[in-house]
Amino acid sequence: MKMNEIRAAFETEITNCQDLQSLQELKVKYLGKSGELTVLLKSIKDLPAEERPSFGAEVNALRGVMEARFAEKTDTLKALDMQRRLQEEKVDISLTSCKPLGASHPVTLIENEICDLLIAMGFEVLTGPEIETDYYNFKALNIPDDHPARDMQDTFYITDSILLRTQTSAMQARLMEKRQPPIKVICPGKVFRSDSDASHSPVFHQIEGLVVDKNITLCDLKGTLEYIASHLFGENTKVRFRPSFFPFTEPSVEVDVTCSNCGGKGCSLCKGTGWIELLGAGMVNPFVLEKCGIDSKKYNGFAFGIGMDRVAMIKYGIPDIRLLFENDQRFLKQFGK
Ligand code: 2U9
Repeated sequence: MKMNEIRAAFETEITNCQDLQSLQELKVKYLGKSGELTVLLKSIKDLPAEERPSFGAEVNALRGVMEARFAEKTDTLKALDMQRRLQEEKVDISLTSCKPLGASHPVTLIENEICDLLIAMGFEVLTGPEIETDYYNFKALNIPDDHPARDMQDTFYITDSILLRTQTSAMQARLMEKRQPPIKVICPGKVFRSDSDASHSPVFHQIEGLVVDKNITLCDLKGTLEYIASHLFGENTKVRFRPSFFPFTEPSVEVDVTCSNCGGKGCSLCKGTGWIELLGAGMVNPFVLEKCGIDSKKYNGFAFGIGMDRVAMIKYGIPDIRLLFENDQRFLKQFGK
């Protein structure tokens, strides 16, 4: 091809070129090793010597024009490609309003309510491992080797001495080993027991409180629990203590509150008694204090344990604990924000 024909053919082809891939192919066709322009330049040897310089200069000028056109066309096609991608990959961010909002789990609502209240009373929050040693889960809490709670039927053992914690108390025992009183902590968290029916789940949620200082009395315990109960179930809620037994507290009590449904008159929720069993508590057994390195002649304390799933069931009228763990959206979305 002669130079003018090459120039005209190139101009038509580059004008009609629609994408970067074809543009690259076009570049090889005209400027590549065996491209039209290279072949043309090689033909210089067939010309008379006096024509060679002007011919060479003309071919190089055309190469310059072609390179400029390629650069310009590359920019144009890249811009078009970007425009096309922006159009195709457009994300409609206004769609978020169509997505359903999540809701806090009822146990989370109870946990937040109790924690907020106790933090305001000066308690600190302590959390720790769900896998515990036999020592901190049982021995440090004065639970003897032959106690029924240690049975394989009640506790999930990982090895002979490592288990899924059955109560959060291990955390308080670890803390007392490290720190001297005054101690005022709450430990919320998951605990595990081998039990399953409408009111027992193999995993459930506890919050335990521990206060250790000088001259702590059962009255301090009662006042604290009355405060919690009135916030959870209403101002006029009354609290009563019934004697009980736990290895880690002495004396120990089971704590009832007046039924939030009938106000104490008697209804189906409280089985006609007017009272609902809510939690366990007591004065920390001096043996536990000593075992954790605290002088029981100088200090004493109270402790309580609340099953938060049970509180949620009472407060929201949930008839079966298993509903809390099935993740049924129809159930969960009833509990608001
Ligand atoms: C230390 C010493 C004592 C925590 C306590 C209870 C009584 C109790 C149950 C309530 C319902 C467990 O979730 S539940 O099944 N808890 O009855 N817990 S006193 O006493 C402690 C804790 C830590 C160092």
